[in-house]
Amino acid sequence: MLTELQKKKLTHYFNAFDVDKNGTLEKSDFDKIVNGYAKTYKITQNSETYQYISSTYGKRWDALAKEADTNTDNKVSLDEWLSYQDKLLNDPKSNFLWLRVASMFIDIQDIDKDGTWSLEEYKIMYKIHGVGDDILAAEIFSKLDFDGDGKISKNDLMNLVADFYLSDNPQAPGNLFFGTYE
Ligand SMILES: [Ca+2]
Ligand SMILES: [Ca+2]
Ligand SMILES: [Ca+2]
Ligand SMILES: [Ca+2]
Repeated sequence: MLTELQKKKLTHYFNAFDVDKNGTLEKSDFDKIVNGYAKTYKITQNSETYQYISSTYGKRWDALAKEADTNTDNKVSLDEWLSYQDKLLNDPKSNFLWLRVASMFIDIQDIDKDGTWSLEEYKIMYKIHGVGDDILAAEIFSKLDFDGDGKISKNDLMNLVADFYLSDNPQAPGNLFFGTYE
């Protein structure tokens, strides 16, 4: 069972992937995210980076359609999403899939491949997912960049994302990974 706090955070996460804000997840949301990256970073469609991002998001959508879309209407509703996340987090058979997906997500946003997120990369993630403006991104980034070196290391990101999914402590910094959730 998801706790109330987990539900709030995962609802916010759902909204971050519902980029056209029509209340359900569709393949077109994932396409819009890929296009958002391509446009912002001027990645051409025949480049390796584009292929990687596009196939990663494509596979994520296929997995969601298969595992989460229980009424097979090609949309994932919030209820379907929460049941799916509950299963991912609480079924030992899922074998930390959520963590592996998070790792891919982190690598994709690390566009310059230096193994960390910069504030710029964090801001762009906010913009593409429509979770907040540059001011909010900067404010939260400073809370997640514990040593204040202007970067968030992959290791810190993985810990933050684990808090985002699992922590039931309202004060856990990782709750803010995708912006403010309430
Ligand atoms: Ca949508
Ligand atoms: Ca559905
Ligand atoms: Ca980076
Ligand atoms: Ca840091």
